[in-house]
Amino acid sequence: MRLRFVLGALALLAALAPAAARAEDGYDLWLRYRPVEALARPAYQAHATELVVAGDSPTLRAARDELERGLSGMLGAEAPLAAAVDRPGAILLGTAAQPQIAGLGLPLADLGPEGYLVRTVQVDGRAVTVVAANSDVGVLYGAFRLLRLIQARQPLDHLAISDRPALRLRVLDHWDNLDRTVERGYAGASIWDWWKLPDYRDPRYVDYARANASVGINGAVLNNVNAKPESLTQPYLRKAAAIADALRPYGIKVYLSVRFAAPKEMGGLPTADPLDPAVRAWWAGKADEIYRLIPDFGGFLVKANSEGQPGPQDYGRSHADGANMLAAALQPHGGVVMWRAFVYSSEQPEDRVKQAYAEFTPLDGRFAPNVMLQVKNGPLDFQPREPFHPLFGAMPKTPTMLEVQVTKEYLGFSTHLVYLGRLWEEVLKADTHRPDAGSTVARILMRGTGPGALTGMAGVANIGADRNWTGSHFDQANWYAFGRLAWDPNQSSRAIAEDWARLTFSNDPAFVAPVADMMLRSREAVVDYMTPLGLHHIMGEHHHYGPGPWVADAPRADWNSVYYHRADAGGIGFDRTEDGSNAVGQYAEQAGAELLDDERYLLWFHHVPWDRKVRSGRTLWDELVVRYSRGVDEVRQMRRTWDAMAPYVDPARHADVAAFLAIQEREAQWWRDACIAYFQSQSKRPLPAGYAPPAHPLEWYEAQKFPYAPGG
Ligand code: GCW
Repeated sequence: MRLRFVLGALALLAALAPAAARAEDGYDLWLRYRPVEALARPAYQAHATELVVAGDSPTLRAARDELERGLSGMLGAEAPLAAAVDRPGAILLGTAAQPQIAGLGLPLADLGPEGYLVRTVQVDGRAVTVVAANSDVGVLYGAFRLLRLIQARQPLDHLAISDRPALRLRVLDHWDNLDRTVERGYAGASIWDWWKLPDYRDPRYVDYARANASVGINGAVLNNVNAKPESLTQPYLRKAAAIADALRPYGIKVYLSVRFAAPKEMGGLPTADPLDPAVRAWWAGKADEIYRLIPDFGGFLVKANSEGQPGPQDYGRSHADGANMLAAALQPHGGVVMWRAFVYSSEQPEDRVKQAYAEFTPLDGRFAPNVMLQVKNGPLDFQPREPFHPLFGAMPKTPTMLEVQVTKEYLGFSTHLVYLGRLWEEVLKADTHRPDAGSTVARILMRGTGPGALTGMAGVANIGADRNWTGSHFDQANWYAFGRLAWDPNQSSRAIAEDWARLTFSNDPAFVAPVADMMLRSREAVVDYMTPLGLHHIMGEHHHYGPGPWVADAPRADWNSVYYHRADAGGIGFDRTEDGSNAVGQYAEQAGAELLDDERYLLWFHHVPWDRKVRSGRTLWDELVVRYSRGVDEVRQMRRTWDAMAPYVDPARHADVAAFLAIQEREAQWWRDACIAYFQSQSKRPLPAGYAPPAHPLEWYEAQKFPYAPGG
């Protein structure tokens, strides 16, 4: 189907639109499609004189709409058509099912169901940019790729791009509650307007889907893992179905978190025992009901026997018994179970970071093929830095997916600029030294349990109803980077940061280089001002906002900061060597040896005397103070960098970021001062020369209260 001559029609539209540039508020994310500079524009226009979409479907229409939107935004206004007319070039989209594409004989076989080609081919002496794939959603991904090339000012001549996702499930986990609060959410209310659904479908759902598809995200778990049974009732399933309808054209499947006790709490059964036939029948019936409403429903995410959630262990059954029961209910429909490995029990006196490995490794090989184990990046809980989770590579017969946290529960909420691509890259590149499984975490994820196996990555979403979606402009980068890394876990986080900065703000190299640099350094900065040298879990209680190394009265030992840092007159750090909890014994021998020797994890694995010399030649105590101070200095430097970027950024977004960086500097100083005040009360040592004492006495820091901190 020949659609129309794009530029002609779009130039007309542009002429009708008011000339004034729209103010930037962040809503457009990295899909801003602002006009290409006048000098560069004709070259792009020459490639886009005609848009031809072979075939028709909701997904192909989405691809066409996106191209029209993007091309008109970037190339349409005041288009000098002369150049285009001299050298007419078309864009052709479609799948191999269409004769126009099949006739080109393109190598589509290796692209799989979601990959695509973007190629320059000659047709009747004319240069045509072809976006081709085996499926409509592959075409959509290719369309976004083509737009990205223009957005980032890459040349369109002689294109020979071929890409396919390395992981099958690329999923956002929304910790969104049915009352629209968001657990650990810092971007306003939930985007899911449950109350008005299904009749009212907020147009935002489509923009959410566009953003996700542009980076290849293909799944959304709609509700919190701390799940309410009501989400499985008919009215709420109908609401979920309405969301699924909005997301479907963009290749995004909907999943639900389920509460393990639902058969009891809403089904009227006396038990939720996974081996009880009535319970199994209840879940099978529930799955049938869901698939009647959502034929392509993705499956269930489950948090069981963790932090008070019900689970199979309540009935003396194992995680495998529980997961396999749900898997059996979903299996006839092609659904999957994502069973979380984030478990730790209140009865266990064992080092908390050891519990998931201890509970799950004996179950390797006992999970149904449509079960995936979803494992957080580290063995504790999304801290600024943790060693990789010892479960990676340790369960070679179990499909294992990585869970990362895109929302910044422990990293300064949405007001701190911290680029998480760096953190995730560190985990993905970590070498588990389990060569049979793939060795690096990225390769373990990609390989799965063998050909055709389930593979995946999940990110706890940072998205809310705030106008800029993520609460801050720079947190959009974390959503973006999650999608890009889930598509290809081997990508460099720097390249992703550069792409994002170009698309979101400016292509000017004088902007891209320093801003990408700042993003890359921001991760180490937050480690330094919060938890240097392997410290962890020393934040404020419950809300997790700000420092709280003094927390010692939580009801469970392993909810207290003192449990983790163990600072006393003799030294600081958690001994996880053979002489201590031996958590290091859960890693392959070589990996364990490397971790023990790595200063980044010093206090994660060792209890170290205050006067012990570290690599810098300083004592541990002095080094702690130096690192805390260095983190604050880095944030000051980030502010200077950003101030100098004013010429490249619209005033509104520039001012927002500058204001947040000022908050970040103040809070980095607070973290430094509070932690130094507390640890000095243990170490009883003076600060090294030239380092300022904390602004307040320790009691002042301890007295701070934040009853209305968000995300709780
Ligand atoms: O880190 C903890 C969070 C909880 C969260 C839990 C989990 C959804 O503080 O808010 O609950 O992790 O991952 O299940």
